[in-house]
Amino acid sequence: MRNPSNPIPIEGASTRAARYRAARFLNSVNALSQLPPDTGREVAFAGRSNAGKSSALNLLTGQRGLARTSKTPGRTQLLNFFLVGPERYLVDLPGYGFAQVPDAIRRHWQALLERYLRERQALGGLLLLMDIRQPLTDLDRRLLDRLAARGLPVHVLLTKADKLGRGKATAALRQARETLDSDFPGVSAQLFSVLTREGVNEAHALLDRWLGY
Ligand SMILES: Nc1nc2c(ncn2[C@@H]2O[C@H](COP(=O)(O)OP(=O)(O)OP(=O)(O)O)[C@@H](O)[C@H]2O)c(=O)[nH]1
Ligand SMILES: [Mg+2]
Repeated sequence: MRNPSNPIPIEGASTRAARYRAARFLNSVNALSQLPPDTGREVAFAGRSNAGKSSALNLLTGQRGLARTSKTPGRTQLLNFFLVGPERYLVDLPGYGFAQVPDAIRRHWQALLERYLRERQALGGLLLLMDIRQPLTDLDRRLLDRLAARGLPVHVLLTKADKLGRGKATAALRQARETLDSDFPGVSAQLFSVLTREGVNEAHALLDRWLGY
């Protein structure tokens, strides 16, 4: 029997999962003019190329092919918007740190991303994905500096946690949290893996909060 001092949650994990399973591709944005009206709420997935942004989005929406993933870095080349509910979006961003993109294209993305991250009012929070084996690179730190200047909530997913054993993954999380506490106070972190599905409930709860559900 349920402990009466531990009330039934208003919304369970399965209701939440169903919400994200309903996500649909909306559009790909290559210019600020193509952005949906800046009146809703959205959460963006950012991070280095190949960190696992698109894979995480697919796992969180329970849809394998929703966002395109690839072993080759640089797969996501536009800001891809996914509609979760009325004026509620998830946004898959192009990764940074991938040298093989022609200069002119890279400059275009950078300018687009910078303005999006600086100006977008609908942006309720940013999930910053980092491969657990290479967290907090210089480029990640540069992004964190800019987001801190804007006061945007940030949560780190340490991806591919399955690549390390349990003990090493836990140690990596502890280390990342210590570094974040000292250098980027307020930025939280968790383990994540598309293979083991570790971290899905925690990430869903955060998405709900940032999207205002
Ligand atoms: N083992 C393991 N592999 C993963 C995980 N997440 C992603 N990958 C793999 O990492 C590679 C890159 O994943 P993507 O999701 O395409 O990465 P991305 O960050 O969207 O990359 P860009 O779009 O190029 O910026 C793919 O081969 C994925 O299968 C994970 O949790 N565990
Ligand atoms: Mg991608």
